[in-house]
Amino acid sequence: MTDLWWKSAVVYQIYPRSFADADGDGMGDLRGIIEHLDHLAGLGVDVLWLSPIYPSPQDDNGYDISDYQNIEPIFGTLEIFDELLAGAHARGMKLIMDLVVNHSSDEHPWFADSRSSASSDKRDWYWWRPAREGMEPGTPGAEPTNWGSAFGGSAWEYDEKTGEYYLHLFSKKQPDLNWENDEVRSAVYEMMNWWLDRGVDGFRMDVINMISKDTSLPDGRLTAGSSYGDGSPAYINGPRIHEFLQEMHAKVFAGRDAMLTVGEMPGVTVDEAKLFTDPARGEVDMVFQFDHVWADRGDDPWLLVPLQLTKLKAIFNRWQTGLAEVGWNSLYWNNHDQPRAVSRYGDDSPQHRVASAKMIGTVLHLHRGTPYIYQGEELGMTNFPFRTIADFRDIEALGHYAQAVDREGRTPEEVLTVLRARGRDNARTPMQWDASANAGFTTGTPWLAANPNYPEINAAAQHDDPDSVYHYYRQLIELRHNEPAVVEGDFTMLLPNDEQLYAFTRRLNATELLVIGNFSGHEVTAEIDGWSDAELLLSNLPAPSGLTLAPWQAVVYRRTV
Ligand code: TEU
Repeated sequence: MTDLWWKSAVVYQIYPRSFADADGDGMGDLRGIIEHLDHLAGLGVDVLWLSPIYPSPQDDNGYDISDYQNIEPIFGTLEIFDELLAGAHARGMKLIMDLVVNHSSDEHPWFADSRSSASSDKRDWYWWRPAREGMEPGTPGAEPTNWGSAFGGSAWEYDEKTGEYYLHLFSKKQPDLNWENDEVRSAVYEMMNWWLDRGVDGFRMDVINMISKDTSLPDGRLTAGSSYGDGSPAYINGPRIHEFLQEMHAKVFAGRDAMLTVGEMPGVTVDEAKLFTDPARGEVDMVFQFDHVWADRGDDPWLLVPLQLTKLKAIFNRWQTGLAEVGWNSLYWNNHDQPRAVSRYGDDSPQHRVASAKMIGTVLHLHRGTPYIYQGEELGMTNFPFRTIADFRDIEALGHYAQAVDREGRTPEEVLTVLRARGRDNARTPMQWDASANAGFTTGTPWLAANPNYPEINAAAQHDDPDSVYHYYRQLIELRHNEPAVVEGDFTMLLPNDEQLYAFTRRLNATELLVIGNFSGHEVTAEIDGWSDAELLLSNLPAPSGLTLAPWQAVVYRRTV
């Protein structure tokens, strides 16, 4: 297997909490994944990425880890994990874990030790600071910086016992680890090697571009209407980030083959991604950037801005051309933090849901890069019809609602409108396996209600339907595995100013592909010449007449030039 095997791979993300519950406690588990491995192998995916399954108080659904080298009992045991790993490998699939080392849980023994006393050996494993100069500790405004947490409130929590504050860019139960401390880095690398020695095939690295901070911890710019400053310039792509990632590569991945590393990097730019993903630099194989999933929000992440296709195309074009020569793109529409793709980029009405789910899948998978499928995307699962804030479970949604309604005076309905469209719980409702109770996800009471549309949208109904979204995604994956131009071809955007059609070509030597997606509910003709004799490789609807596409139609043509 070549070192760059992941260029022709397709990755499937499993959110274990919501994938399949084998023991009837209402929570997904590893045995449930084992029981559904054939669903994944049948799709043809090459890699499974598991969201965190380590012991955790579940404050942020497992992204708050209290033991990095074990399995959360809700999900199973290390023995069952080994069975899952063997089951994936036996089906030709690799398995990568979610590495969450920007922060631990506040219930991790490391933090318990660190907070026990100002003179603890592990005090410097986290970011502890006294109150702001001249301010009474524990009083509003005395926090060391004006930064806000991603989940609402200040990014600093006052600890009475030692009279200092600790930093948490996310929840107060997720204290940031201090990567300036060599001991922290060594402990992380030792843990990573332990998992790789167990047979794991790599890692998705959670907010890995936040681990290096500007140690002067400067205040952030105060944005209108916000209670806190934007500290991100001090911790996004910080001063030592490349040094840390190169050290991690040398200490963990060097000498191992067939590994996959993907760094989740909110705010990363194309130029920085070129550095992060240049194989010669030994950092990561690819990154998750956020420009496209931030395209339909303002500077305030909780603003709904109508999506402009031309803006989306410009973003993808920037990333495709930026990483054309050096580096590699990841390709995703959704994950456990984003709403359902067909509801956001397609049309989830009964009339157009199937066609538009296939169309957006075609457009994404025919780009240059490694596609990531999020559980349920291969079924065309949709956003959930949330009624009130009581329907939500996510700490981010609940934290935003509290801050916006209780402290910033917005109306509940105004905030709920945004949460219904963008809330992470949309992606976390139970996987819809069949038309039985709770979508066949559990025989118990699911931790989060199943989407009421599961009788119509479920895997069982699609496995035997050749026209299903599931089988269409299987064809997309097959095309990637069999047509070299999909993996290695160049990328040229067409019709950049068209607000309905997304069109581009991919060329490798004498083979050229034309991909067009109609992102509208209208019939549209693509003004593109020279393809009348081309072979129609794939379409989600009956072959069009010429290049006149039906609503939500996608086409892939191939010709020899
Ligand atoms: O998410 C990082 C991140 O940027 C999120 O704040 C995301 O952009 C936001 O939730 C979108 O609404 C990672 C994990 O994927 C997320 O699940 C965790 O909550 C977060 O880090 C902290 O570990």
